[in-house]
Amino acid sequence: MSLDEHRTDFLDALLARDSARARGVVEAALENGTPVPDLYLSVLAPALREVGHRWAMGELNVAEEHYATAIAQSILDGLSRRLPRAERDGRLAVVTGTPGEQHALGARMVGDFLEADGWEVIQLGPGVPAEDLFALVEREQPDLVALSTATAGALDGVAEVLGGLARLSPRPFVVAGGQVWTASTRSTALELGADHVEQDPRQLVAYLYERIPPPG
Ligand code: B12
Repeated sequence: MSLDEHRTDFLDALLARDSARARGVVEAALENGTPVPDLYLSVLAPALREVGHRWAMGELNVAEEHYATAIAQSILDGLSRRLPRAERDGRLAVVTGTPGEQHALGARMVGDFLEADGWEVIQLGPGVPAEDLFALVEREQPDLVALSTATAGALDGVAEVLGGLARLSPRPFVVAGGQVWTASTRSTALELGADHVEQDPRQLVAYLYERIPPPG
């Protein structure tokens, strides 16, 4: 079965409110040899995007969207444990949503990809106040801060956090990602102080391997 078929089956199961079937689709895909990262990026993420689209079109209500997200999140928890992980290589990342952002799964996926590539990851989830993030970054001095933003309404939080991180010394490398950054908006993230804008967690780890190589 192709990834497209797995994605369609997974989405159908979410929409049918059938968590056992959704889990079964993922298990079958794993048994077929589908790599865990492909399940993250080509099955779970696009299925949720479609759920969001149907919600925006008025075809699903908030309860149905929440249910689909909750199933996907619990499946992601299980998949995360099956992601092949490299030995920690000494690089430290902080991964979080920007202030005001409630969407959690994108940042979670980014953290998992970094860990799989050898990074130690401080995964903060969404909703950390900017001041507390700055204090953590000053204390831990991570090599990287990866920020996730999905909603246009959260842009004030983006400006606050990028501005504050830029004033820290030493200043960490800052990557902005998430759905809000499109071809036409990515320049805003760079103007506000991000060092790099990326959407694809797989591309991010490849880029960082060159930009911030493991020490030694
Ligand atoms: C689930 C969901 C919610 C849940 C989130 C629960 C949770 N615990 O995460 C809840 C109910 C809280 C929610 C709330 C809202 N939501 Co909502 N939500 C979604 C939905 C359906 C799925 C999000 C998701 O998890 N996707 C799967 C993840 C894996 O995808 P992702 O976040 O895009 O991440 C991928 C990439 O973007 C990337 N990435 C993400 N971050 C980063 C960071 C870095 C550094 C890198 C490299 C990559 C990267 O990697 C991921 C893998 O590919 C989306 C639909 C969609 N299009 O995604 C809408 C969506 C994001 N929500 C939307 C909206 C409008 C809202 C609300 C404003 C609704 C409201 N009126 O209250 C609020 C906003 C709350 C807030 N302030 O943040 C809109 C955003 C539109 C916009 N651009 O502004 C969307 C697109 C729905 C739509 N079609 O309109 N939502």
